[in-house]
Amino acid sequence: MSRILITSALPYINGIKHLGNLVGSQLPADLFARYCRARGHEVLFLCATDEHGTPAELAAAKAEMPVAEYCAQMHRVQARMAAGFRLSFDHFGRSSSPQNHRLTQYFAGRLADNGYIDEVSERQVYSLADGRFLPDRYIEGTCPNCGYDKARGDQCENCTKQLDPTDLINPRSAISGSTDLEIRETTHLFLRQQSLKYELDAWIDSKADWPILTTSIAKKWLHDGDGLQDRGITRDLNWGIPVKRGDQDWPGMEGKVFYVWFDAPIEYIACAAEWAEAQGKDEEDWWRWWRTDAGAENVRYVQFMGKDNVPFHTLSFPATMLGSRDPWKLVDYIKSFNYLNYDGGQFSTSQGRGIFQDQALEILPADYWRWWLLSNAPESSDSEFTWEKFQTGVNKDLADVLGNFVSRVTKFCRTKFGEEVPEGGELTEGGARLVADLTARLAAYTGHLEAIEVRKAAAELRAMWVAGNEFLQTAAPWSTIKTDRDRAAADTRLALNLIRVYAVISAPFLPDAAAKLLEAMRSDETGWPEDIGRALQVLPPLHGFVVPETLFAKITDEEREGWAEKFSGQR
Ligand code: B3M
Ligand code: ZN
Repeated sequence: MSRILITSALPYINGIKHLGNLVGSQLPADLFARYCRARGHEVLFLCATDEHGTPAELAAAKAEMPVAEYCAQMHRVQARMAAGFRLSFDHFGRSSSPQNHRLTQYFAGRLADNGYIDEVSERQVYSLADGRFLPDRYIEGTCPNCGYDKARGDQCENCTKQLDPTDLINPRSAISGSTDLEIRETTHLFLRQQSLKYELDAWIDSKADWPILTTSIAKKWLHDGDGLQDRGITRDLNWGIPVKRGDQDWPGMEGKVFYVWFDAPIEYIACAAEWAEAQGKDEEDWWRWWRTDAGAENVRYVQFMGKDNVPFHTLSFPATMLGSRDPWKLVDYIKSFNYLNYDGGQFSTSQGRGIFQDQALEILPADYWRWWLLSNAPESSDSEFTWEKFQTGVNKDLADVLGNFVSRVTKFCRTKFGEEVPEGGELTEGGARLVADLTARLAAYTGHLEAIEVRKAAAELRAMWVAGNEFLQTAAPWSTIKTDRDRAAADTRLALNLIRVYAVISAPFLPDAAAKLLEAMRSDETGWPEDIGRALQVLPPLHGFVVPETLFAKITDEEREGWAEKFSGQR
């Protein structure tokens, strides 16, 4: 048994997230967390809302609400969505928590003490029409790197390059659209990332097992072009964590706040402190996850995120942690994802394009989405959601394969043997072949889950469902029962046991269906099967069960067409 710390990128507070956000971090993180728990590991799975910065302020202004109130409300909404998709966070925190305020100010103080902070008088874009500075997303324009015309002042969504507002070509205010802008002097704190470059480089080199997507993005921003730049970690904004040096005021920094990308990753740590407090635990209970001088040297820490978040997690956040010269636990493995596109374009929160979490749950239960999204996760390249693909995936995999197997076996048994596991007969030759096949497949499945190869894991799980159907088709207990009742009984017993095994191994993907199946099979035996042969004997002869309700309804063509129409425009 090991201890595994899992974090998912923190969703911005600025509204309900779309399915692309879900599959790019939270959902695969949940899959892995559920798998690790099923293997008996001690898991701490953390996520939180990312509440500062321009996305929060802009969204609150649009909703005509005070930003603190807006964040509190949206946190509740996002927590409800997370529960709806069965995301099994141990804690869903808030980056605006007092714990994160303290910790962020503490980190800034440590970095300053260690000489990693410069006070820089900087030229920032000031909007005369809006009467304010325009940091980050308050400004939009054309990316100097790729030419994308909706790049924001902090980063280009299209090519992932981190930007400064002054880098943008043809800049305009995101508040008023005004181009009446000028450059004004203002003082900010800069994190001296450049002086940590060699340390970061060596650290990334030590991670030979990282996915190529992660390493290539990290290396690109470390070495390409101008390489790693020192970055401003403060902003002229009202909403955020006030700039302090530990618990001391910072002369010259009055009225400024930390940059959202400085405090957001620190919330991964602060979230553990929030968790501990909510559970009535002590500081040592969360330090054992985060401090290598307090037990965290034995923790495996895995992060999940979309590719646009990789530079911040491989460079900026590690620079913050290393520069503190405290024994914080650094990430061991970063699983990053490409983008999920929607019907020929991008999902976009700002443009209201695609399917949003609340809408998805209104039309179908969580398992349908979890299965399709995970089995089509944008791992090696971008992937695309279309209503046709979604209909096909759900109908084939869930209804025709898994659902069909369960319904045929349980209904056949009820009719011929009654609602209990039949007795008599020995493992048949076909049954033995199934056991051998599933043994190999389960090993492959487990290997993919260990390696967090999401699509491969889904494909192997589907193959195990298919193997069950094929076994049933060949064994045909509905025919053999006419001449050899024992044989039919043995095959049916095996198939009923297989339903319980499916419930256990499918649970990380399909938690609700798994729970229904276990209930129908009247079993609470959820241990991960070590030996398939033995696992297929857990339900003994005469063990009672019930025929479950239809597990998955097929998506009809009318439904598909209706939804495609409904979700074609902007939200
Ligand atoms: N909120 C960006 C995003 O949601 C950002 C992630 C923060 S992780 C510390 O894509
Ligand atoms: Zn770009």
